[in-house]
Amino acid sequence: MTQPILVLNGPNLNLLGLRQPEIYGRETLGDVEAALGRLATELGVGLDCRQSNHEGALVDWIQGARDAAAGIIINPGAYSHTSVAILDALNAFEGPVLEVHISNIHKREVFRHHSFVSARAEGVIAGFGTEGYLLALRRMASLVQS
Ligand code: CA2
Repeated sequence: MTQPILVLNGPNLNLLGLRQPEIYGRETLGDVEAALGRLATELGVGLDCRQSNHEGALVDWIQGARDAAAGIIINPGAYSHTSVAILDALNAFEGPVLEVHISNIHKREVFRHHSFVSARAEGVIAGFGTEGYLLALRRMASLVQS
């Protein structure tokens, strides 16, 4: 087995399933991570799921992934639209990066239309609900296994 795939979730995504179900659905982050774990087993890849409300913690984990993860799937939450620090950290990571947004950020407020992370990501999924994480994991597995 290759190195694990790191799945990072940014600020407020710990509230998934608990608030605003009309935008983010009814699944909790625990539900999403459990489904990712089952799919990872099926696909034969390792998984390391983490969430933080703190930009620096996300940067530290991305830096730590440089010799510990085969690829990164990230939903940076609101930091997508603000964080050059997360983009810089991702630029120092050599493996594939996939960006996930639960909602379709392009259908929402204008300030959500730009993501700094998209400039680094091999692919972006937005508006597929929490299923987007599973789609991203399938794609990441094929990227790291090929
Ligand atoms: O659609 C996405 O996945 C977002 O990354 C979610 C972020 C938002 O700032 C981005 O523009 C798009 C917000 C995450 C907040 O998650 C919550 C979940 C449930 C209840 C409240 C917040």
